[in-house]
Amino acid sequence: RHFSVKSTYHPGDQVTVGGRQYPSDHMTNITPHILSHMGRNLHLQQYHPLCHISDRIVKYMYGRYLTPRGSPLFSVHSQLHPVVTTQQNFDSLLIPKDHVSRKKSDNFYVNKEQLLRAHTSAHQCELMRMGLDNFLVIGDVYRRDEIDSSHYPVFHQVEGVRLLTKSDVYGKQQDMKEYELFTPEGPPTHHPHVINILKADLKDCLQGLATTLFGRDVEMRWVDAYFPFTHPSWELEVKLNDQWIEMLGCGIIQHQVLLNADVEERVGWAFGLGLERWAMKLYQIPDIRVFWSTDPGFLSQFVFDDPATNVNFKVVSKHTPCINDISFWLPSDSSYEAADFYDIVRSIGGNLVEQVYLVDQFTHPHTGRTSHCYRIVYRHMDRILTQEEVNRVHSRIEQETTTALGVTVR
Ligand code: FA5
Ligand code: MG
Repeated sequence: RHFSVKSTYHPGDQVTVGGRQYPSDHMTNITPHILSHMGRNLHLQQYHPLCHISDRIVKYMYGRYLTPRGSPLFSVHSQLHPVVTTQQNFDSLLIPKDHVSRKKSDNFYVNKEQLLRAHTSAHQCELMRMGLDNFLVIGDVYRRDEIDSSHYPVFHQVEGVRLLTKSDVYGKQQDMKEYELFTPEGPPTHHPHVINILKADLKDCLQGLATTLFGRDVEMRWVDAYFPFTHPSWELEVKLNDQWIEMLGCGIIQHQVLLNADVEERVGWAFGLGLERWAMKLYQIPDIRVFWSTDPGFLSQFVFDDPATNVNFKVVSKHTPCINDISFWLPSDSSYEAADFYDIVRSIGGNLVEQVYLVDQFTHPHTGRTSHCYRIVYRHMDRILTQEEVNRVHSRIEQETTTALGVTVR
């Protein structure tokens, strides 16, 4: 059955996602455009830049952390299914029931209980519960985000989790009676020594990764951050073309997260990084959409067996953009969500759309109605677009927005 973007799933319809069937309901909002990205597994595709960079990250982690017998300490999980439960994606990570990150407008829900994972952190709990202490999760993640050169609704993350026992933290030679993992009074709180030791290891590990990939001279800085599942938390930013861009989030795992996974007597750190951002920095790739390109002019630049090969990426072509604006009155029932509009633009415009953003909004003083004006920048990576072609796509977007979102195009 054909379905478009909004309110086209009827209760009882089944949705097929990644080869599995799920019941749909009022929360279902996966679009055909998103479904078309599933199963591509760019991080596993031989010679793809995201595969090269993920190999380099794994190699770095293998080399940095060894068992006493000299083999890699970390295990790698790169084929976990992207449909997860709200329990995995949110609850297991202490994300409050009313937290904004759960909103339908920010996620792709399969139904009210399941969604496409919004981050690889969704797998932390199940893997720790299985008894894993040191692991990486690599996979595609899905978010109804804004659209620009560094944001795309599907991207790839690498999650790193390291759990330590008291003797891992303090070393075997210390008199450990004096050193504890948790403060003695009140609810379990990390001992300040633990925070300092883990923080030093975590930051050293991630800065080392950045200098290994980008070179000793890379400009980077740490910024304090907040995540419900780690405390304290930080983000690492790197200078790219005179701008600071966020490369990862990380922190000391909250004790309650470990308890949720039935882990006792351990402390740990975790990080989550965006593979596309690392690849854009490493290869000087200017636009996040090119990772999905099947153009041989793009892919052929990455055909080499040693992932550490240097690439000076050449943009296949940058054609002049066609810019069309769309203005409409929002429906009076305040059901309008900008994310629904972005989905429509993506679904219909596909890779013709480089960017969409709100340029103007106002409320009519007498009628009280609100109007939004968005600018859509059309530009194909590989070829010149004609104004006629753009007009056809643009008017389909106008039609679909009118029928699916109940707006009135001005
Ligand atoms: C997270 O997803 C946390 N799960 C990270 C984390 C893991 C924190 C473990 C603490 C412990 P955030 O939403 O900031 O955080 O995303 C992490 C990284 O993914 C960002 O730093 C960025 O590199 C990348 N990223 C985020 N959104 C996008 C996007 N739309 N497109 C491409 N990359 C993105
Ligand atoms: Mg962030």
